[in-house]
Order: sequence, then structure tokens, then C-alpha cells
Amino acid sequence: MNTLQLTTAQAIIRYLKNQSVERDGRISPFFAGVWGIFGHGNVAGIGQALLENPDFRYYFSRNEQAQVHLAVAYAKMKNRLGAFACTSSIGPGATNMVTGAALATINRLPVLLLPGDIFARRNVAPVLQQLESETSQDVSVNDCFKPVSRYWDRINRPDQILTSLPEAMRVLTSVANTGAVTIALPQDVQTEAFDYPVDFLEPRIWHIVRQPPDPDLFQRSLEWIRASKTPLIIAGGGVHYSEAYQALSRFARQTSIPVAETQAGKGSLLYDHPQLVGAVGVTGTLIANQLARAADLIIGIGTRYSDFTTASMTAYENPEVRFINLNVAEFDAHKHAALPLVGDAHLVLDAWCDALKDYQVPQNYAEQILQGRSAWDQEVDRLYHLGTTDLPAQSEIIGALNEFLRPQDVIINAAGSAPGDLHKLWRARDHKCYHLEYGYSCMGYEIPGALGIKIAAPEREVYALVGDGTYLMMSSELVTSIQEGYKINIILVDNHGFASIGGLSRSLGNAGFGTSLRMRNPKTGQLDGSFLSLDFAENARGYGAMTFEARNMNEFKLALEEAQTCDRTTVIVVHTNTAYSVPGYESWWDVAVAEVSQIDEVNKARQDYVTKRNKERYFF
Ligand SMILES: Cc1ncc(C[n+]2csc(CCOP(=O)(O)OP(=O)(O)O)c2C)c(N)n1
Ligand SMILES: [Mg+2]
Repeated sequence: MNTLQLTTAQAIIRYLKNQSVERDGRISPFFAGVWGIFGHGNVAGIGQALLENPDFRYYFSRNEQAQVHLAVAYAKMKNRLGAFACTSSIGPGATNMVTGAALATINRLPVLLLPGDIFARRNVAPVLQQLESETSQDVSVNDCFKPVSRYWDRINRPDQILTSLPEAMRVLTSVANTGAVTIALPQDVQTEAFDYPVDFLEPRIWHIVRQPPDPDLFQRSLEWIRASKTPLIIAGGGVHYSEAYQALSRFARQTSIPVAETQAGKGSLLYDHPQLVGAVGVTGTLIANQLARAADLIIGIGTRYSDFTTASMTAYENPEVRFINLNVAEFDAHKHAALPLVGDAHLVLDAWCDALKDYQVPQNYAEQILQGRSAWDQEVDRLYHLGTTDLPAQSEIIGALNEFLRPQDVIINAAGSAPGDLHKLWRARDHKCYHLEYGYSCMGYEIPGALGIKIAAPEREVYALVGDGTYLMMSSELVTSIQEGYKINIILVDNHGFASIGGLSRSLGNAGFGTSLRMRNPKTGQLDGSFLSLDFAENARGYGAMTFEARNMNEFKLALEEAQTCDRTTVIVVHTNTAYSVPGYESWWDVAVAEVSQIDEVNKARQDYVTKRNKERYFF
């Protein structure tokens, strides 16, 4: 057997750069490189290996959590056909990645995490940053990754990567099981040499499967669809990952079945598609929520049915409603006692098109869809153009962005009041123009995420809509965007704190307590003093960004135009008026309210809560 003597870390990097994926006859390298921050736990191991392999690019992030966000956004933009690895030192560098790992796994997006770990050779323990245990020497902080990883391993001998890395690749390229993969790398093992089989380091192509459905269940799905008078498709992220856009569009046109979209599924159809009824659920459109309520058949395609999609299980009121779940993951396919069609969305939608040539929704239903769509279009126009002259509404900011961006440009967001507004209001004119991380809804995802998208698709302009709360939590990758020469655009909405959680707090009788950016007030002892005086533009300028500030719509539109001419990252700080919030449209979200309280408003909110919770359903 031909072998090559390498350190564990050198072998890992060589292996990673030789992995490719293939789908529909197209082959591409799987890894675009490694993001990392060096410390003593990886600098002389993985760091040394990266130095020796300049053709496998090392990217230097500011924060380990952010680098995972960045990697995940890249993978999402690539519809999971590409990914990054992330290296960290041991201890805090490693645990900083745990949040990113959870986000990746929840959103079913691939990322390979290579946290440094404590010495496998234990004689020098406890090493700097080691968590000691009295009951085991086989515990480190990296055990925290176990519940948030789809595959987890610790490499205690150099030869273990021979079996571990192929497992990592199997999971990363699995359509049903992908997510965060964590391979913890003890600091000493990274540097130990071993004679690796040359075959192990040869190029390898992983086929991304398109799984056909079970034939019997497929036949039954045809019967269920034919029997349905008021079906509704809910398109989730799976439509993107299967790249089933054309198939879905054709099926919806042919049958006139309306299509609603989850956050991850938005962009499955373009906004002018005649069957698209828009967002569904808590942040849904009026027409989509009305159709969901009355539907006798929900066809979920690539959706996890989060509580935002199901309106906390209150969305489907028809006593006869049943579900067909088309999903690559058996786990999701079985939700809500559905007919579980485990398979690829593209394949099944094509097969439905062929088999259901005789099916059309009833005429009156088709008309309801048309009318609902046109009424919604007017509502969006209204919210885009409220006509403020002073501090604008967030919906106007979104409208101006939607009208300014080219179809292929990307809007990204994850947390705050913007996800709901964007879900309802964004008009998608390109399948990949809308990027919402709403599985984990993690504040801080937006700026690193924007950079990940830009690296995945440099030909597109990327605009991150970022709350002031979110900006304060994680703004540092602005620096990385400048370092790497990738221009991203930040629209920073300054509304003095958490408009979203503040509104939620007030709606539940809690007076917005602790949700605005105010000084501690010596008189009350509370955080109800004057607003913090924050100059976000000054802050971003310090990072090297081009900055603009707007206090009305005219200034905002002007800033957008000026930012477009800049050759590097831009930040537009726009001050808004939260009084003009976008309403909800006949939906509900279960946020538990105190059962007893000394505050009248809380007791009232509780009564309302108990009534609404009664509408939550189980499906057996
Ligand atoms: C990391 C993280 N911490 C806390 C939350 C809970 N949370 C959701 S939205 C929000 C406030 C966001 O404030 P901001 O970014 O200013 O957006 P706005 O609500 O003003 O639109 C918080 C704290 C979260 N989603 N992510
Ligand atoms: Mg805010």
C-alpha cells in the first residue's frame, strides 16, 4: 500500500480539498476553504497544515460564532452543494461555535466544525482552558456540540480520521441528515504524524441523491389530491435544496393549486406566479392564512412545520383536513399523521404533473385565489407607500429596497421585527433573492451571513437588513468583508431597541419591560431613562465601511443610490418610527403568558391566551 507521511491536520486538509459533489451531472468541489481563528489549540496543527496548503483558502474571521453563520449562509446560497469548514482553538473559541452549530443543524445546512480539543496525551492536564471533570477524563467542552451536531467525533489517534472523515462527508452530503458535523481535534493529535494510505487522499465525488418515492404511497397521494376540493401547497426550504422551482411552478399552473411559502421556502415561486398566495402562518398573508384555515388537504413540500408555519397548530381548522408531506427526511414526512412521501421534491412534482393531467381545483376556488392575490398585492403597495415625510415605517424601507434592488440581488435577515415584515411583504423576482434564517432566528447572523452569500454569489449585490439590537450583538464581520474585498450593504434600522420583543411584551401585558436601549434611571432604579446615544454610522466608519444616515424616505432612497456607487462595504443607518408596524393577518403565535400576576394587563392577556390556545389541534 502506498502511503504518505503527514500530520493528522495535514491529512485532514488534503482530504477536504479533494472532496467534490455531483448532482444532475454537475460536479463541483464541496469545500470552498476554511474559516478560522487561531489559538494554541489549532495554530500549530490545522494552522500549520493550512500554511502548507495555500490552494485551500484560509479565511480569517473576527468571531467563531460568526464564522459558522458565514459558512451556513454560503451553504444555503449554494443550495447545500457547497460548504466551508471552520477551525477554532480549544475552549472559548470552540464553544463560541456551538450557537452556529445549532443554527446549522436546525436549518439542515451543512458545515464542518473542527474545534481544537484538550490533549489526548493526558500528562499535562489540566491544560489552559480545559474543563476538568472528577468523574471522567474523556470530557471536554466540545461535548457541548453533541446535541447540536448531526455527527460528532473526537480524534484521539491519527488513524481515526480514516474512518471519521468519510462519515463526516456522508452526513454533510446527505439530503436528509445534513447539518453541523463536529470533529473535535485534540491539540497534540493534530500535530502527530502517520503513514496515510495515498488512496484515502485521492479525489472523491459524493453523489447528491434524488430519491424516488414509494410507488404505493405515490399512487395514494394521487387519490388524495384528486379527492381534494381545497388543497394548499406549503413550500418549504426543501423546494430550494431540491431546485424544484420549475417543477413546482408547472404543477401549480397545471392544477391551479395555490402555493404558500414558509420563511425557508420563500422564493420557491416568483411573486407574479398566478398560484402564489405568499407567506403562510404567523407572518402570513391574509389569503394564505384563509386558505390554510379551510384547506381539506395540505401538501407540505420540504417543510419542517415550525410553529410559525402552523400558527402554533391553529392554522388548519377544517375538520377533514389531511396532510401529504413530500420530504427527503422521513422525520418530517411523518409529521401531522401525514401520508409520508419520502422523496425528492423535483422528482415527485414532475411525476405528479404527468399523473394529474386530469386534475384542476374547482372554479370558485381558483377565483378565490385570484381575488386574494390581487387584494394582497394592494395591501403590499399600501404598506410600501405609506407616504411618511418624517421618520419612516419599516414597511416603507422594505418597499424602497424591493423597488431598488435588481431581481438577482439578495436581502438577508434573521431576527427582530424584520423577518415577519419581509416574509409578508418581499416580492421575490429571483428564486435566491430572499435569505431568511428562521430556524434559529439568531440575532447576529445577518452581517456574517451577508458575507457568506456574497462569497457564494459575487455577481449579486447583498443587502442585510439589520436591527440596532442585532448590530450591537455582532457587527464585527464588517471588518472581514473589507479585509476580503467583498462589498456587502447593511441597512441598519435604528429604532432604539427591540421593536419586535418590545411589541410582544406589550401585547402580553408586560409594558415593553427591558426591551429598549435606555439608560438606567437613578430615580426609578430601572432602565427607563433617556435613550442611549449611539452613533452607529461612526462605529461602522471606524471599521472602514462607507456610511450614510437617513431620517426620512427621501434621504433613504438617496443613500441607497450613493451606496450603490461605493466600491466597498456600506452601512446605511436609517431611523424609523415603530408606530407604523405591519399588522398580523388572522393568525396567532403561542407565547406562554403568566398564569397568575399582580398586573391587570397580564391577567387579561392570560385570559385571551387561554381562549386562543383552545384552538390548537393535534392530528392523529
Ligand atoms: C442571539 C439571540 N438572542 C436573543 C434573541 C431574541 N430576540 C428576538 S428578536 C430580538 C430583538 C431584536 O432587536 P433588533 O435587532 O433591534 O430588531 P427590532 O426588533 O428592533 O426589529 C431578540 C432579543 C434572538 N433571536 N437571538
Ligand atoms: Mg431595533
